[in-house]
Amino acid sequence: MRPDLFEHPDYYGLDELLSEEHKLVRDATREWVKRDVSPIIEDYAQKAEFPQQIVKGLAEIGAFGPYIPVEYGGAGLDQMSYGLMMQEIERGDSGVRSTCSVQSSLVMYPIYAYGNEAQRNKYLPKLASGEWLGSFGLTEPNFGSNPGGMVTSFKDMGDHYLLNGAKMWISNAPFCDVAVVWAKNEEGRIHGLLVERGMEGFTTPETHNKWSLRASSTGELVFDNVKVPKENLLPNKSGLGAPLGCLDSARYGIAWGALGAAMDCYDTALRYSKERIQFDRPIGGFQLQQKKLAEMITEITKAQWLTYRLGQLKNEGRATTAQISMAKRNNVDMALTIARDARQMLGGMGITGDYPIMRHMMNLESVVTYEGTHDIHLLITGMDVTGISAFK
Ligand code: TGC
Ligand code: FAD
Repeated sequence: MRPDLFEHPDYYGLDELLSEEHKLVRDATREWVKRDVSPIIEDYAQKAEFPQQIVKGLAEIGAFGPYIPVEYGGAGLDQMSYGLMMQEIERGDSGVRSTCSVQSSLVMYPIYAYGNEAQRNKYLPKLASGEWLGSFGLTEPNFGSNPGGMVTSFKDMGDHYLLNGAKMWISNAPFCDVAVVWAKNEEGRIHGLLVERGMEGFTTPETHNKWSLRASSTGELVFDNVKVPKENLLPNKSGLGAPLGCLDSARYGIAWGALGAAMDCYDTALRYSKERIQFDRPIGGFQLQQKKLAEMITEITKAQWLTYRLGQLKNEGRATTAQISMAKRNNVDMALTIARDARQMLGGMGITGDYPIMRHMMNLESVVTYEGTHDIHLLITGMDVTGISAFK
């Protein structure tokens, strides 16, 4: 890939509203991405391999548990900093951001919010330092958009629980050290269990042949009579609301992340439009190319303000599930449209790995599906404004 010359667009002067700490976190993350991710990511995406060597760096910049308190190894930052970090990391690659979302919002967050002190002390420092990687098992072969129907279940055997079932489409599954697994007890109530690699009957086969999110590893979590110690049940929250609460945090990070991917596509296309000469002029001088660029910067600017305001609400503990849904849906859709237009602007070069656009575009096809599909988020907004669920 070419040298990473990324500069973020700021058409409405949003930077003036960021604190010095926010800018420091954003700029430090950007420098790290330019140095440690951009030079290698195309190669790893082509090979369909997760670059394990970046795990230590991600931990060092605080990307594992940015908002988890320092006493548990987290970075103790606010939600705006968490968002800006996800923006910069997904600007590099959605698969790398995926790893951070899973580790922070889907593994560390439930252990912090629903776990007891012993569980926090045992797992959080190891996850924050990157010594351990985690995964989050909610989706099943027959229950994706409707996770409440899950069939993975556990029985109380007196001195342990016996877990059976399978989860699929699980990010980081093939190498995770611990999985937060959502399963039903004998009364049909959903609980979170901490399942560790090495427990007998627990396997994590890898999912192959993905055209999207190729630098992120995806797999299954299979439980065949796995004996889970009783102390591995998350005690402080149960019911479908428990996993959905984790999704709120991850979807918030994705709203910021998609913005980063869109910015990278826009920045690349703008630069190219000034350099590429056809009919003796830079293609950026043609009205049809300017229309694309003008629409891109307009949509990015609108999404920046939506996301910034969401960050303020999240910092105040006031962001609702429906507000987060709206931002996730809007920003991912916006990023996909921009990626498709930007790819066209680069002509034939747009399909190569010399530029990041095609990779972003393919990645975003997963991002628009996971953590609630585009249509599910629309229905969450519909439910919020009408008070009537389209799911029942
Ligand atoms: P519904 O009846 O609406 O709700 C069930 C219970 O949950 C409560 N609740 C929430 N609680 C906390 N936070 C939230 N966000 C909540 N949303 C709902 C709700 O109040 C209720 O509580 P109670 O006490 O009344 O029982 O549930 P439903 O079955 O009708 O489903 C609603 C629906 C469709 C919106 C939901 O199931 C949904 O969001 N589906 C999409 C599934 C999804 O997003 N899966 C993601 C899997 S993880 C993933 O993709 C990771 S990718 C990671 C990466 O690589 O980055
Ligand atoms: P389905 O639910 O079968 O949906 C198929 C289509 O039907 C979609 O277009 C959907 O919008 C539509 N549809 C469904 N219900 C309705 C309705 N009521 N009204 C209108 N339309 C509807 N899951 C995890 O638990 N952990 C992970 O780490 C994880 N990582 C992932 C990584 C990748 C790369 C991918 C692709 C997925 C990952 N997922 C993970 C799973 C992801 O969350 C699901 O794919 C997603 O929730 C959709 O479920 P599904 O694929 O079963 O699609």
